[in-house]
Amino acid sequence: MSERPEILILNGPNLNMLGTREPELYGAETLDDVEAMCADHAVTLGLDTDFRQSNFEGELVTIIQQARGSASGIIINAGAYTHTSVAIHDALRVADLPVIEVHISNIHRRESFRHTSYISSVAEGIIVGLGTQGYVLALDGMARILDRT
Ligand code: CA2
Repeated sequence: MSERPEILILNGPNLNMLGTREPELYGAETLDDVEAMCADHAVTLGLDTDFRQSNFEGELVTIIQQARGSASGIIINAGAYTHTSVAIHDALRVADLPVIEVHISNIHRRESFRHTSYISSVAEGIIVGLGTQGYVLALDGMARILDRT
């Protein structure tokens, strides 16, 4: 078993479609590419990653609940549930782990319904609009947070 702290990187609905459509918004990389990029970068920080995606709100809640026993931090792009899900907000609050919220696009430059996030108030930090590189930056941020604690 690895000695490295594990970071749950959790992706919400439709993010499995990355790289197939709307490259002007979300870039050309697939979610598999993002997973590989995160795994490679995590090693350089002495971290492990558990990279997951689900289109189902309840499954995302269950994965967050399970992370409490196994992960040292959570990086989350909750997709559209960002803007609607009290259940994911509650699960993150109860998990009692450092959370970093990531969005590939700049949600504040888009439709007004994307300007509200139910995740931000439980997050240590937020990275928006920097493309899939935001996930790597979130890992850097998480490494710093974990070193401080
Ligand atoms: O910018 C982000 O990362 C978002 O979380 C992406 C969500 C969107 O609902 C949020 O407002 C902002 C949507 C993910 C959909 O991803 C697709 C990628 C390619 C093709 C179709 C959907």
